[in-house]
Amino acid sequence: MDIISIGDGLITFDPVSKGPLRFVNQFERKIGGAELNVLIGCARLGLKTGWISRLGKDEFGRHIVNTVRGEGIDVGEVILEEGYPTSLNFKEVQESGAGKTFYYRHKSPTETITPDLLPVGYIKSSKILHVTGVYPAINQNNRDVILKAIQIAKENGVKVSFDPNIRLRLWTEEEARETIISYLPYVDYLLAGKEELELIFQTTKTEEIIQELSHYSFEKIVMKDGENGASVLLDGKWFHSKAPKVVKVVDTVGAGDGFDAGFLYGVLQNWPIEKTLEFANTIGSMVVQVSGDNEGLPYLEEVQAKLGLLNVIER
Ligand code: KDG
Repeated sequence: MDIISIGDGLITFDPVSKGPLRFVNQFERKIGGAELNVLIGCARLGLKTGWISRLGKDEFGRHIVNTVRGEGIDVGEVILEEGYPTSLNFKEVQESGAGKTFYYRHKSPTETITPDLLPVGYIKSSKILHVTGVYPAINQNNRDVILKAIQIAKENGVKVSFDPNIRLRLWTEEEARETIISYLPYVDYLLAGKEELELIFQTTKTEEIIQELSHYSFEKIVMKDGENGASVLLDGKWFHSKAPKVVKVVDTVGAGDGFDAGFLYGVLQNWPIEKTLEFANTIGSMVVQVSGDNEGLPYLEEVQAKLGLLNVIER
């Protein structure tokens, strides 16, 4: 395996019209989940991916697992649990394309994975374990699961990639900060939003954030800044890449996950950091042009075409 992840999968109800959710009458049933979006992105780029998850043993759970399998992601570690509803979320999309999410994920099927049930051999078999702050935000059990998983990865030379993906509708700032800080010693690739770093370290001053980050042994630190692009701190030096200009932003949800997929792809190819950043930013910019959390994630040839490396007709 190139990349595996532990995550929740949701049925995402995407609004057909923009504006406040209370006035939206029609939705399209799609799927979402931060970790899952990254795996879908990686699979479309041609990487070997696997997902550790639990879904409800219901129609929605079956739909998600079938879709994920169809994307070419290994679902050998996905179980549909009797008596648990598959998680749901309803999205609100504003005119600007920015989104808000309303979750229905209590009695989460993910709580049936306990730290002692983690598939150690599966984790060891992967080059990268990608985890995010969404799964641990669901409950304390999940916090313990992710801590155990990254400890297993670290002990076995598996690289740990972590995107804080802080969702304050799921946990408090204090819970997020405390949990994330406990994970940082195990992280190799930190893929964080600028505002997330500010929240974790409680300062808006970049020098202070860098000082805090220097206490850990990250191999790569990425600071994502949406439409402004992203920067990487590598061996004490910052590399910045602007995001490509997007004429019409349709839906920003999932852009960060697309970036992560592109970044991890570049890392696995041993590309120079500038090329990796450009590739990742390009994917992020493609995701925002399509409605849905993962529908805009491109196949490898589509990114290459976007970057002018291939002569194919754009979709
Ligand atoms: O990063 C996008 C995800 O957040 C979205 O697909 C679903 O909100 C979601 C979650 O909790 O994973």
